[in-house]
Amino acid sequence: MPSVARPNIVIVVLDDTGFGELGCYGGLGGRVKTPNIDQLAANGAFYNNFHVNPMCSPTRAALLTGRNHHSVGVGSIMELARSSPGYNGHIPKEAAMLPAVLRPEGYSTMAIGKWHLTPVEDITPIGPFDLWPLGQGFGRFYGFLRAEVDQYRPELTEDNHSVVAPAGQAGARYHLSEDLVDHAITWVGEHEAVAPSRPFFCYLAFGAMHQPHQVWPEWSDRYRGLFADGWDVVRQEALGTQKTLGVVPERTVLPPPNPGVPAWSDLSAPERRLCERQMEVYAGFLSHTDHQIGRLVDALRRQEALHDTLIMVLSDNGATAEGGPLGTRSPVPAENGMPDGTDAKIAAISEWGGPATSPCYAAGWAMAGNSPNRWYKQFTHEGGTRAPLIVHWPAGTVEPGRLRSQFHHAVDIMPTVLEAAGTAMPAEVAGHRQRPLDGVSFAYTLRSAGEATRKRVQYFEMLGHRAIWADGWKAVATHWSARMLQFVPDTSHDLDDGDFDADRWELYDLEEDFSECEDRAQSELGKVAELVELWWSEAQRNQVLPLSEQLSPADKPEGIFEPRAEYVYHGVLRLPEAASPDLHERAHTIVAVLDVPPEGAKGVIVSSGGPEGGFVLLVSGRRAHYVTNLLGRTIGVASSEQVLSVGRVTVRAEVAVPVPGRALVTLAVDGLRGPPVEVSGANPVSHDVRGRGLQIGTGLAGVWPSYAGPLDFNGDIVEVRISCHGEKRPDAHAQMRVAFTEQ
Ligand SMILES: [Ca+2]
Repeated sequence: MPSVARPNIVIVVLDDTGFGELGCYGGLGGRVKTPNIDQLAANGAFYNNFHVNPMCSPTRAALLTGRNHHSVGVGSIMELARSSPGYNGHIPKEAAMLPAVLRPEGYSTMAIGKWHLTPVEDITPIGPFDLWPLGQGFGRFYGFLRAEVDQYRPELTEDNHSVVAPAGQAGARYHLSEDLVDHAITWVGEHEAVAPSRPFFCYLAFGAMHQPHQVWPEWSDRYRGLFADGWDVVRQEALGTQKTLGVVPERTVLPPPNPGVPAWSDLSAPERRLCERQMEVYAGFLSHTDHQIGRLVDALRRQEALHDTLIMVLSDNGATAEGGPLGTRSPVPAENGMPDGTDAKIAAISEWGGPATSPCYAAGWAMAGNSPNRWYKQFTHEGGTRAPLIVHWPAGTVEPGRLRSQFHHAVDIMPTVLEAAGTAMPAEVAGHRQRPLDGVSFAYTLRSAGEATRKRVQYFEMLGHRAIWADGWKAVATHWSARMLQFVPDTSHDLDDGDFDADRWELYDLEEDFSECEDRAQSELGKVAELVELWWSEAQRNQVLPLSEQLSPADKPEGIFEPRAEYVYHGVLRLPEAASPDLHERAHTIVAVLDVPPEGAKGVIVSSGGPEGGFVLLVSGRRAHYVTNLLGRTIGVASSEQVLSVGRVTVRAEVAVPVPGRALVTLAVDGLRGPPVEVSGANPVSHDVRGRGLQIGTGLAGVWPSYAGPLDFNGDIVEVRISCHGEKRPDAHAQMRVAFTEQ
């Protein structure tokens, strides 16, 4: 390493961004503009053989601990945690995170944006907080704890408590990516104001480019018409641009289209227009994210910190096909078992990417985005695991602007940063004896662009898909479980649920065959056997076993929340899902004791969900209303006959579930009962995929679209008592559907 003072460290994690999407990686045939990231690459180093784990939490765990994901309990995403040690979601203190190592060295540490490394059952207002960012060594945190977030109306956490987003009302010009970078700039500025001779570590993980793909139309409209040729043409052109830029070897060939992706020419004209708009929105979202990164870089430059700041920009996994053949307007209908028809998607084109949609693009765009790699996020083929990485560090880089081709992995980032910081991994952190790091520093690639990789082996496993890389060779096996139907709905392939011996190993010489097009397994039987044996030994060593495709939510961990027959709340409360009673398809009674001010009651008493479904008990026009919203499609309203007086008032709502999908609501004000009213039920499984739960005295706009009053109750919520009647029997498959929509 050149002799420099300990550099500042900025790690920018993009979510679900494909290998071929950034401008400096070809930008889908030069269409997608990311000038700020491209500038970092031009003045730094960029990599075409960098790898990640093919889902969110596992890559973040490897990145921040320098240990393999299963070895720290993050073999899968937090929502799919189970009891076995490789998958329990509990990163042990013996695998201290990077900030916990940097802090004693004088670094200010801050995490901003997506976390996704806290078990979901620990996300309650009272923790436990050990596995939250501040419990893992960060000094400050501002962002969201779950897998995904609404960019316009995010659920946010600051340090260890939930906060309301500034100007987070629908219609205001708020966007989370802007807010996150505002925080990064402010916090870096505060650091420089107080202790400019000390370094800082800023971990900035955007919600972008995960679904929902949401950005203002002035960003998406720049791309109007640019994707009209469709994904089959765009991926051909993407490869051409990649060759011109030298991002892939000249001999690279494009694999056949992934199974399950419709040919663009087979789509109807309205379907093509729908899919075209999806990519315009996605590209606009990516350019908007790039613009925010540019603002942070400008701030560092203004503070004369850019030269001594090591910036890494990477994606946590490949582009996602979770949108299916024609994309999704929102994940909520599918997770409730009632996916949108094509007409509903087409009807939403004009508002695609705006606050009324939570969209994801079609699988064909993910295929193009991963060019020239096979498959997607979740898979251990290169489409899931090969990711862009840009490193910008003027003080530490020789030959800026040159591509680096050494194989490396997210697990190698922590040792790289420690080497750059001139710090050895300590034997003990905060009293905990440390496990050795699994990663191999790639700091040498900054000073020696052409040096051969120092990495020897890297295993992969995700949801039963497996791979191993060693000395340029890669063996990879797709596990054809029922999960594959998500990607290949009409598959004729035999499904091997639970039978991992039936998986067929493919073999690729990645040095010669960048895009895994020539399977050598038949001609190199000895090499396959050697690599498969190596996979099993790495799996044993890293707690990968027992293998599971995780199709059922077996032994779901219990948290601190106490499910009970009756819940009593006082005052305004915003509860996350893991701390809320489950009232889906369940009879319940709400008794609210209110103090109504002289001007009369207005606002929400109890609510759950928002415009995509839920229920609300509120007061409007001096009457109480219990309103159900089924996926934004059907609204049911039951209103009290009695008006609410001033002073102490009791509102009672009895909700029976005569048959699934219906609700029988009886409202009473101060003991005067009206007749029961039958309405349609709310969403049967989930109101909100982002972990928002029950809200007392407040709520989100849009559960009752025709209600225009204030959300916050204008009097006092003296007490809200919710009694649940009968057992809630969660549907195991529905729970898995929810977990998968959240990844
Ligand atoms: Ca991701």
